[in-house]
Amino acid sequence: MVKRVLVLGMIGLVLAGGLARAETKKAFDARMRWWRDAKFGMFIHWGPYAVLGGVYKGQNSAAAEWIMNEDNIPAAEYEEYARQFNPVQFNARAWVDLAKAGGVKYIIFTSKHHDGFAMWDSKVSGYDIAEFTPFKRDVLKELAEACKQAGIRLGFYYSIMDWHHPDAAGERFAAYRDAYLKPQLQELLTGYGKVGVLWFDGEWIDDWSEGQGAELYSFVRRLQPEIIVNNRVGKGRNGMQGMSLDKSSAGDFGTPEQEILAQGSAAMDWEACMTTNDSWGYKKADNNWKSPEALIHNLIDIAAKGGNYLLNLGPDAEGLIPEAGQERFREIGKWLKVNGAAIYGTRPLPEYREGENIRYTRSLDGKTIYATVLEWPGKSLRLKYIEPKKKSKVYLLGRKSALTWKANSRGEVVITLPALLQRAANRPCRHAWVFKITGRQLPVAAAPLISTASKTGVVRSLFTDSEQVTISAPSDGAEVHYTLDGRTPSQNSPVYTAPITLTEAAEIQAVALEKGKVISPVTTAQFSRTTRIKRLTLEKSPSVKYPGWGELGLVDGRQGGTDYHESDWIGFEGESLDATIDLGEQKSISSIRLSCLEDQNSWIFLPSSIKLLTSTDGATFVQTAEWKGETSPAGTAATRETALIIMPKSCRYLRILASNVGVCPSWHKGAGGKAWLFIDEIIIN
Ligand code: FHN
Repeated sequence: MVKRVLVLGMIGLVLAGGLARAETKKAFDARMRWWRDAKFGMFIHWGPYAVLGGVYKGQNSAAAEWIMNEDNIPAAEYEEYARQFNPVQFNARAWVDLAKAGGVKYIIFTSKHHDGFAMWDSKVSGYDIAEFTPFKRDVLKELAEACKQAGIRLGFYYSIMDWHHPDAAGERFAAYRDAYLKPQLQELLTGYGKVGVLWFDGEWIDDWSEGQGAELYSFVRRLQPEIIVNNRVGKGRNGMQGMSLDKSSAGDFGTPEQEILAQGSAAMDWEACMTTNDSWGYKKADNNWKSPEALIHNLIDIAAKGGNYLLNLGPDAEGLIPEAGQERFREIGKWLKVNGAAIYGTRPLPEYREGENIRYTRSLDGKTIYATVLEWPGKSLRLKYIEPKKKSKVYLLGRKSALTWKANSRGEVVITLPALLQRAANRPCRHAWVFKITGRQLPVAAAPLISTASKTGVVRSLFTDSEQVTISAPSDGAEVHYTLDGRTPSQNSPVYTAPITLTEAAEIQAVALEKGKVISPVTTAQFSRTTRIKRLTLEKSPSVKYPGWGELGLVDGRQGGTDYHESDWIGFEGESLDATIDLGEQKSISSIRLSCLEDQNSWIFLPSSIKLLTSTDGATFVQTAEWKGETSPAGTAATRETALIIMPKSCRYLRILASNVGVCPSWHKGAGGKAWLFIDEIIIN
């Protein structure tokens, strides 16, 4: 089992030669280094579906690479299309030349998509391009050779879901996995040289599990220990948002699809995969190509958030990449020729801030900042968050001479832009412009992570008796210094060496130092203590997606708004709230209020009922009050506070049962699907 456990700075257990050894953070960072520096990859979806090109029986299909499934094409009929697959104009060198021209650093190629067709000469299956088509050639071999000559890393996409193999679903799935899937992966990882990335997909099938994914991750890493594997090897990702919900799930990076994370993520590497038009595979009718400017702005935005951009092309049945796709990659490459320094090898500013049409990146050593503006700023540009030094210099990438700048009273950099540059034709490039600021040492590591037993990355937490706090350093060699009273830590502050047990309120501030120098921003977490209750336990844990601030977040005096994404809310998918509160002693209670969120458009409903039980000994409870739920008009989106008013009652224990409606009602667009129950504040008076 591969566990991603943060133990003394160690991440990931890799089984090598049967012995489990921890992959330290340093080793993980070393393995990920080329990928993190690369920033820009080319996704290529190509297979027999290109023969159909999104058209079936003369009708435009809604699908491209999904056409077999979408148009219910029987396997035998689809095979006939595969037999016609003869891409005589395929030229791996031409594809790789385009990748180079586009500034691409790695290519991910669909070795086997959901249709089960192998794009290499597989000995495990005759359903492959060498045996099943008149083309006969091994596409992967030619692509691997061309990439090697061009210095571009090659990775393989491999679909766990397989519509063609008779055992790939149901009780024979284990046979498909062990006698087909894994042997095919063995072929890919032993027959085509060093493989940069294994990009799994199709993991959502019922037959697949996180446990199988973790085992497959180890299997792959044993064959090529330095390979990087995406998080679709297991089942840990949060749908199309793509990030792993739990750090213990398998996979080295998150995979947002057709979307870019709103903020960066210090918790996990990530790569946004997106189409250049609207289709992954080739689709004749799809001419909805994104503008070069939109694609370049995506790359800039993703890099500023610390991610990679995997941009897709779908070659046609001849093996040719559509001209419109080629033009876009060439335009991106032209931009990167001038401004690549602001993208390749950079890292996000640890405290990512999105300026108005400005994105920031920094050099690995933190000595250079790149401010990329997405529209020409006119005669001057004001940059926040830079805190320049007197010796700082400012350049526009693509021009040699330094620009004049001054710091204003707010410590912002105000750059004067020469009149010459007000004419677009005189600028070094189009679409976006990079201002390089040197001489300013920036923090180069993410802020230390402050955590409790129930939550990683705590910003605030409430405890009753005591709270154990751990602080993780951003890198192996770093030392964390911290304070408990809200003062900014320095190298004279205590060094974190073991968990801290709090018995009183505290404001913890922590910073990472390396060789006595601050290398990270300061991270802060507020801890407050409540004496109003002694303990709150939940019978059922909330969804990992919406854990709130832990169970005590229900009594921390802060109530969520109408946006269920707010951390205050605790969400239960299909489950109910069953909370028992120990007040610590007999107390007289006059009212209990429970706030629930209703947002029907997000499958969130008020509880069908709320019951309040009380007890003096914690063993025998009596029902004291009940609130019957009401249904609101469809589409209600609001915080609803549900008051349970009871006569004065002396008790020590309270038990609150808020029943989830269970499934979305028949009139709802998600009828029959699991309903969500969102709870936040329990107010005891
Ligand atoms: O179903 C596939 C789809 O065909 C395509 O390969 C994308 C690319 O990431 N992945 C799946 C959809 O999420």
